[in-house]
This record gives sequence, C-alpha cells and structure tokens, in this order.
Amino acid sequence: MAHRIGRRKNVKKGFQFTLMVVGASGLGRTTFINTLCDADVVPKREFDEPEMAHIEEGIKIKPYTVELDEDGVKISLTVVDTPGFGDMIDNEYCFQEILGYLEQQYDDILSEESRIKRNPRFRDNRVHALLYFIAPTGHSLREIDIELMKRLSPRINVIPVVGKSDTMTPSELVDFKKRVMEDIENYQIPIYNFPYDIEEDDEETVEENSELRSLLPFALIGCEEEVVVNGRKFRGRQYPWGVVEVDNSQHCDFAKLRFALLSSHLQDLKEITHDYLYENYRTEKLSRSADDDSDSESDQDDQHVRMKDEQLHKEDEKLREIEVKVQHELNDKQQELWAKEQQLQSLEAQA
Ligand SMILES: Nc1nc2c(ncn2[C@@H]2O[C@H](COP(=O)(O)OP(=O)(O)OP(=O)(O)O)[C@@H](O)[C@H]2O)c(=O)[nH]1
Ligand SMILES: [Mg+2]
Repeated sequence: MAHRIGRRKNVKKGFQFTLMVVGASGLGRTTFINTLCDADVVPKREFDEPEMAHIEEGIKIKPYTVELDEDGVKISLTVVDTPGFGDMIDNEYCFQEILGYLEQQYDDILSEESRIKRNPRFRDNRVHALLYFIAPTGHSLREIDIELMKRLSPRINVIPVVGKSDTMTPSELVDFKKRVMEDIENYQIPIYNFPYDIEEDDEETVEENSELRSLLPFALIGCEEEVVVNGRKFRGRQYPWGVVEVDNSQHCDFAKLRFALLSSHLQDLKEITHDYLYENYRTEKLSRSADDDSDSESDQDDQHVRMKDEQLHKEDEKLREIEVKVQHELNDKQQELWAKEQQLQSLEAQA
C-alpha cells in the first residue's frame, strides 16, 4: 500500500530521469537526443577549423534538462551528452572522466545522506541509464566498445544501441546485432538486459522484457525534421530510393526504446540504480575508507561507519513514521468522503 501511495504521488508530481549518451563522434547522439525530446535540446556541433584539428580537446560532459509530458505524466528528463569520446589517441582519460562523473553523483548522495540536517534544495543527479552508441560497421565490437561497456557497467545500466542503423540493410542489421550480442556474452559484459524471472514475474512482464531483450542492441535512426509523403506527415529521413520513418517499428527500434526508457522501464532502471549499483558503490566506498585508516584510526573509523549506519537507520524509521501518518490521513479522508457520499445519497432519496 505504501508503495502504491508513493506511485500515485509520483504520477501526479511527475518523474525525474537521467540518461547519458556515449559514443564515437558523428554517430548521431545529438540528433538522437533531439529526436527523443522532439525539441532542439542540444545545439548542433560547430565545425572545427582545419588548422585547429591537431589540438585534442578531450571529452566534455554536458547535462541538458527538459520537461516532457508523456500522456499526461510529467517527466523531468536530463540527458547527459559526452562529445569528444573516442576522439583522442589514448582513451584512458575518457573512461576516467565518465566514471568520475558517475561516481561523483553517488558521492553527492552519500554525503547528503550522512548529513544531520538535509538540504531541501539537494538534487539527486544520479544517472539511471547509459546508451552506448555502436558504429554501424557491420563487423563486430571494437576494443574501445568492449572496454567502455565493461568498465562502466558496474556503475550504470548500460544499454547498447546501433547509431545510424539505416546505413545497413535489414539482413545486415540482423547479422550485426547477433554478432554484437555474442561479443557481449563472450566478454561477459553485464549490460542491462531487461531482466525477468519466469517463475516470479507475471506473464505480461516476461513477454515484454523478452521482446525488448531480443531487440538488443537497439537499432536507432534519428531525424529532427518532418517529411510529407502521400499527404502523410512524419519524422523521417528521405533518400532518392525511399524514406525511413523514425517512429515506425518496422524501420527501427527507436519507438520501442523510447517507450521503455520513459515509460515501462523508467522505474526499474531507477530502482536498479538505487538498490543495486549505488548500494554496491556505497559499500565499497565505506569499507575502503575503513580499510585505509585501519592501522591508526580503525576504532574511530568503525565508530564513524556505525554512526552513519545508525543515522541512516534513524532516517529510515522517520520515513516509515511519515508513511504511516500519511496512510492514516488518507484513511480519514476516505472515511469523510464516504460519509459525505452517504449524506448525498440520503438527500437524493428524500428529494
Ligand atoms: N543516416 C543517418 N544519419 C544520421 C542519423 N542520425 C544523425 N545523422 C546524421 O549524422 C551527422 C552527425 O549527427 P550528430 O547527431 O551531430 O552526431 P553526434 O554523435 O552528436 O556527433 P558529435 O557531437 O560531433 O560527436 C549529421 O549529419 C546527422 O544528420 C541516422 O540515424 N542516420
Ligand atoms: Mg553531438
């Protein structure tokens, strides 16, 4: 019941979701973000001057926030773009920068949780999913793809996608997807694969998740412009030999991925981030700091961890109390409503 109250409140207040997009330059990340939001959220890249081409700029990590309305449900979506990934000769710096950004958001929560007085203006900026753009090469994964997904997946839900998938024929795409998934399995990369449990989950969930899993890596096509063909207007890319439609599931997986991210799987991605990925990070970090100081200040440190745990426990209890109070209030209101309805009915009967 408490869960249902929370959900109902969320539906009214809306949801917050953060998505990161990573991939080599020119694979259509910016176009994808703008297509996803149906607005010019990220400005197009200014072209580099040829005489500046030798200067390595490095990776930039830029969040953009938009307010979306999904069938009456408000979503405050933050998309974090990462231009410059893979542009350098040595990519170690890029991995470190992205990982550092993800962990920084966890650190912020960790220190907020251990404050005695909460900051009412605190914003949870944890990233709930990472779309990794694979180049539509038709071969298989490159070393940089494997390395990035492997290094980041312990900290974030990684969802592999193929950018500019309209550059492949349908049968090439099927083969390519198969090879990519074989690589992911062989290298044991723990991507987000729409987890389900045949025994525990209901039939609908199993069916939905297994369908989404079978689409991995999602084939994407991005396009911000609309075209008119035979009097029909839609978002698509027009070529001399035909038109590909962004929102047509026969042409690409954009619509299915969008629905999964912003509707059906939004909550699951957030829960995994909080209950599993963040929790692991928190445990690692706290035990690491306990180990570091174990020689000289181990007692003090243990005490510190214990205090933090106690504090978290107290806050949990406080939250539970609030939940019970809200539940009581809700019951009272329902009683009141019921009494009013009875009154109304008897008045109607008299009239
Ligand atoms: N064929 C095809 N072209 C696309 C697609 N999406 C984007 N493009 C084109 O590819 C070019 C690069 O797209 P961007 O969205 O700027 O790519 P990006 O990944 O943001 O690139 P950088 O920001 O420069 O790293 C543009 O000319 C787009 O019009 C797609 O799905 N298919
Ligand atoms: Mg871009």
